[in-house]
Amino acid sequence: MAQQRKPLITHMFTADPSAHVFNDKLYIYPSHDIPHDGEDNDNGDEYQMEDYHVFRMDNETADPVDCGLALSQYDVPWVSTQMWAPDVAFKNGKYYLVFPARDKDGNFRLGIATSKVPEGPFKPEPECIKGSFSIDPCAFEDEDGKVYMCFGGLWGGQLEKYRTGMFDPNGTEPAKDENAVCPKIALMKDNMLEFAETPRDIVILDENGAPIKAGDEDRRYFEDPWMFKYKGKYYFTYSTGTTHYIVYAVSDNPYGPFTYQGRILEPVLGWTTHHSILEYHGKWYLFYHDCELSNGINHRRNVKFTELNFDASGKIITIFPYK
Ligand code: FUB
Repeated sequence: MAQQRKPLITHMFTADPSAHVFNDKLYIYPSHDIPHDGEDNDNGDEYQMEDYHVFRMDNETADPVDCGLALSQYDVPWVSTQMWAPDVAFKNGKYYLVFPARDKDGNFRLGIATSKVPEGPFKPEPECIKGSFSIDPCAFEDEDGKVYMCFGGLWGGQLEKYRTGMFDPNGTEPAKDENAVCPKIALMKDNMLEFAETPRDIVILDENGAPIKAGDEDRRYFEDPWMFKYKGKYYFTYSTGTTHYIVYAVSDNPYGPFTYQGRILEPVLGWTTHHSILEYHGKWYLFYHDCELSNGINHRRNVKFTELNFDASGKIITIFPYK
């Protein structure tokens, strides 16, 4: 029986879990880490994933079932390598897997693959999403049925190389006293294959209404966006990367600006931290990963989950992963 805060999947290394409820079951869409002996670097070269498997939990206590190979990089014409953190959306009677990977020029793009069933296998589109870049897509569906793609990640994810609006191979992060690099959001067309608009900045403000600065590494955006709605408010949640927190900011509008609120998850074992949040059978859950199975090898991660709670004012109660 699946136990909270224990590695959920033990026969392969898994990370970056995007969890969703379809047909009253929990589905997990993780990255599939491949063990190797290469070294870590700031370019993320150690994350050498080649495919996706989808996992189904028949309820919150059931063991996850590996539904098999859902998509391989060798079946996607535009991909060269590194299939990183995916997400999925259900629309038009289909499941749309959205995933980042490096194209043939070595630049990260976002791609789409479709299936009639949540577990796949997924059939890839021949081209990536036009105008897409960077990593970590989160397909947020609002109550009116509109789907917004949030995305972006620094360093290996190349987000800082798009500060001018164009790709600059020499692009760097701003100085510490400048505004932090913003994650991106774009409304999707109804066909779910194209952006309906040029991606916009998601601005995150501090308690004084000023944009968070690049040097504020405890609070500035690094990667891993996840958006959800709770009691009429939009919660934009993300990883701070270098300081290893999962944090959140709140807004009345999916485009923001969002105001920083606090921490959701304190650091886990391993460099990366990545998550998703959802409601299931009346409770809220955080899906995340750490490196427990590999005793801390950064690219050999395992998915976990735990309950997440709000206080009466809508604040998320911080989770300490090992307490
Ligand atoms: O899994 C590869 C990368 O590591 C993801 O895209 C990031 O969010 C981090 O978890």
